[in-house]
Amino acid sequence: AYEPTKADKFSFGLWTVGWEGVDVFGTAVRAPLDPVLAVEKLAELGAAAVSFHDDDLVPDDAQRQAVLARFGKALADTGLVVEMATTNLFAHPVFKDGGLTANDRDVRRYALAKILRNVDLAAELGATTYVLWGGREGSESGGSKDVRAAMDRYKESMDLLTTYVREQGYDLRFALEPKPNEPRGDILLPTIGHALAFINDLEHPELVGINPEVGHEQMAGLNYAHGIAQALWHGKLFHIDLNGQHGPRFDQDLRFGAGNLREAFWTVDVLQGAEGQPGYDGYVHFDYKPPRTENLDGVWETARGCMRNYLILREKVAAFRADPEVHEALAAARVGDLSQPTLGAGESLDELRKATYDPEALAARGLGFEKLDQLAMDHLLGVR
Ligand code: XYL
Repeated sequence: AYEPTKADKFSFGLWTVGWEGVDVFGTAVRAPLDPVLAVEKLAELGAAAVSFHDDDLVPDDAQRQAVLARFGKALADTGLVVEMATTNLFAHPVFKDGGLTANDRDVRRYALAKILRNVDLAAELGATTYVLWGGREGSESGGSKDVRAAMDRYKESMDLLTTYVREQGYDLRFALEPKPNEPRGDILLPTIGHALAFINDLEHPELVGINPEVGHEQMAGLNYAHGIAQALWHGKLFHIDLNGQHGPRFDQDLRFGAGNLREAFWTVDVLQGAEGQPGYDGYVHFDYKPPRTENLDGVWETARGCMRNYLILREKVAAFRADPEVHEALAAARVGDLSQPTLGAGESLDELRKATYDPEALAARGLGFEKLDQLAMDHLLGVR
């Protein structure tokens, strides 16, 4: 049981299983991973797709044609697809002050050129989502960044990119990835909410959505399940990055299910959707870092673990939603009532104001949320 198949649409970034373990305090603990080996092994484990940063796949431009040919063959041999691609605008020192919002105009132009080149490759490989994580867009100090000018430049780039994609006729949508901090002291578009608001001011908002990552929202002390539910409400959940995190601290990038397990349960619940509440139908994409303690065998265990935890939680969520006692508890908690408009059909505000209310009696009503939550816990802990 819990063996993933391609129908589960699991996807991994090449940089996840390929992470060598370089961190702020230590050097690499694992050798570079050949993308072809990653594709073969992920296919064997049951994944359906991969994603990559330009530099993950083609670190050395001189090898470009040969690398792409080998990679293309691995995809064809395994049946894996490329569902998403993204640009590395954070590793090279040139991006120390950001890419699209760097103060240095030459850097901004270079960043845009780097994205455009990889957008072409993404389209060629059949990716339908292009993620933009602005990890270096931000500052460490107040006076160094004119945030309003930075927003102008961010918008300028997004407008140029969406116009380009339309002109080329690419079937590609952009997904902005919020993060509050790390590696910059403060990153622009720090949360789901900031990114959603920004998208409204773009020239082609229909081509731009978000790619929220579990740990990034939790680093800001926010509830990921709530965040993606709101993104779905806006029609903006274009892509997801699942991983694990223990509350607000540095970016832990644990495998999915590790860290805040309860929130992982509610995350899967939102993604699966319910009657009248469509969930997320894109690729279930993992963006995590196998801890430095692991050798390559351990890396594959973490990839297996991400998918296994998703499948276990999917089963637990389905059992919770099908449980008659849960239905009773949901009714007692008036959860379904929230879907009823507050003003009655044909009713006027005047009628609403003149209706009789008994606040004391209303206040005395219990909601039974704790009973409902304990049922969820019982399912999650495997005793129901
Ligand atoms: C790092 C980020 C990136 C993006 C893509 O925290 O998650 O890996 O997903 O650039």
